Amino acid sequence: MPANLTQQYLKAEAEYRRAATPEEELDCLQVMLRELPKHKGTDKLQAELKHKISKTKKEIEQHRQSGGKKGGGFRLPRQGAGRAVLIGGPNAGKSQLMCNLTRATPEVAVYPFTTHEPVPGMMSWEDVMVQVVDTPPITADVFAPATQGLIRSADIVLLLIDLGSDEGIEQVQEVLDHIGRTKTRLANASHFDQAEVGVIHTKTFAVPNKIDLPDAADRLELLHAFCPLEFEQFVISAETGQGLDELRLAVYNSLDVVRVYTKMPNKKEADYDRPYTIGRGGTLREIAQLIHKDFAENLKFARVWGSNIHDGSQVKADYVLHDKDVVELHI
Ligand SMILES: Nc1nc2c(ncn2[C@@H]2O[C@H](COP(=O)(O)OP(=O)(O)O)[C@@H](O)[C@H]2O)c(=O)[nH]1
Ligand SMILES: [Mg+2]
Repeated sequence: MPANLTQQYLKAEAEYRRAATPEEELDCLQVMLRELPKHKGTDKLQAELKHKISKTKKEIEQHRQSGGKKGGGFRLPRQGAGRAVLIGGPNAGKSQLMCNLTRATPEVAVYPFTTHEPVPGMMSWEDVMVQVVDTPPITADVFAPATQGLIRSADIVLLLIDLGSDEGIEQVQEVLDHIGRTKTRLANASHFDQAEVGVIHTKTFAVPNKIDLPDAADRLELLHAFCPLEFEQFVISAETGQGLDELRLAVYNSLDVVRVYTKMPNKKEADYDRPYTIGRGGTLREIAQLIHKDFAENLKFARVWGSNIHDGSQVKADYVLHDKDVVELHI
């Protein structure tokens, strides 16, 4: 593992996962290459970054030539505080869970392969919105490139397991085997693989579903015995809603964000309708950037109200914000 990756490198790497456009990807890759310590241990990673940079440049060029119409693969714009991606074998209950977590209405059906395209929706947790994406089933034969891209870009993957059928365990094994043959990995924490170039690990929860059915508890025991998973587990019924409150909370917590409300200098009350969200440890500068890039450039100071600070204190751009802080920006 190449030691001493800088904060800037790690930040660019995190942003790369979240990039919505090839242009954003290119920016991140260039920062990563610049920040990567150059020595023998990082030769492979350097080569990989250079290869990705030239590939991304080509993608941007092709996109321009086609007049911005076609080009590149499937890209779903990110929305909300983060992205959760639902995956699993056929009939595991992905679409049912999607219906229950969001207002989206993917088709739920007793026959497999009803979902052909990824379907996005928004889940709310308190006053935060999180993007949830339903995907086509993964089997021994089928693993759509679009699904793989979504897993790599996800903040959290929910691996649905069917406790309603004796084939459920076999199906999840097939899902894991198939993903294992690609450069994408399901893991306990998200990170880039430092040993195997190009491999991305994405944080995953195991979500055994249909616990409302009579034989489900027995099948859950079989799952633990024959296919032990290293992931944190949430047992649910997507149909009855059992376990979904815990799952929503865990999804929100896995994003590791803080909420910040803004207040106009001439107003008494903050705007509590919709918070801005930034990664925990993020600064005032990031909030200013989210609002407008001119704000970030011209920011003089801000007043902050919150649990960790004397109300109305004046702070600078590098101030680290806490959950539910209210900020009043002065430019
Ligand atoms: N009993 C029960 N049935 C469920 C549950 N979740 C999904 N189902 C049923 O399982 C079938 C497949 O669900 P669906 O969401 O379409 O699966 P997908 O292929 O993973 O999207 C449908 O008949 C659903 O009604 C659950 O929690 N309990
Ligand atoms: Mg479906």
